[in-house]
Amino acid sequence: MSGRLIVFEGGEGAGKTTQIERSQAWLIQKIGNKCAVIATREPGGTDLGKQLRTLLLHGDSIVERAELLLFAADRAQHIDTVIRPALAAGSWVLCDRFTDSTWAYQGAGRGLDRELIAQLNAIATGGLTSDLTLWLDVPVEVGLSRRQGKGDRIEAADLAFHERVRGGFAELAVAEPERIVRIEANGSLDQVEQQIQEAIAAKGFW
Ligand code: Z5A
Repeated sequence: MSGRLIVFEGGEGAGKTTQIERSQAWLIQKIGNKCAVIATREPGGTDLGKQLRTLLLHGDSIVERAELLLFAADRAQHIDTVIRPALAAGSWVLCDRFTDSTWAYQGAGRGLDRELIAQLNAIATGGLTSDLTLWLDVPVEVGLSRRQGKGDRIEAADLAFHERVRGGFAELAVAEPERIVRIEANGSLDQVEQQIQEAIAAKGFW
């Protein structure tokens, strides 16, 4: 069986982390006798990435282009040392956020130049794209209300920023319907899980 990259995207509190755990358990049951199913995330999927994550989420006075470059650095390290080796070994990789987050947060949210973002994503990934991206979509207020605690530097942005981010994901889902599937994430955990399983099964990967 070939390796697959399945990405979970969405705004704040969409339920990605929770659903990745559930999908990993489901996939291990389904295909675990044929290949490994690993879960990872951006930022923070490597040792370097963990340090970058701390800077990105809790650093002071990071200008927008520096933020963009730090996410790209995290991704380059993650791809070369975790994702590509896992795919080459035939593993399935479930990744919490990937290039579409850069498009949505730094592009739609911050308003950085889309051409620049496309170039940086291409440099960071070396051309690797997801086999399937599940966009867990919840209204911004619902996602933010699920947050526990004070929130990090990016979460703390205003409501309008988070609305633009959601709009960015929506644009991508329209532009790339083969790769990106919208999941109605404003439902129960079981309802969301069911849609995700259906979307993965529908790709005919096995
Ligand atoms: N970022 C960026 O700007 N550019 C980039 O290129 C990349 C990232 C890669 C990463 O932080 C930040 O970096 C993120 C985007 C930015 N900033 N923001 N905002 P992160 O990945 O740690 O942040 P997050 O993805 O927003 O984490 P999160 O808030 O934990 O969201 P989540 O993983 O989607 O949700 P969860 O942890 O599974 O669930 C959150 C809570 O909701 C939890 O208590 C659950 O039990 C509950 N939950 C989940 N699903 C449900 C349902 N269906 N009903 C009720 N309650 C639920």
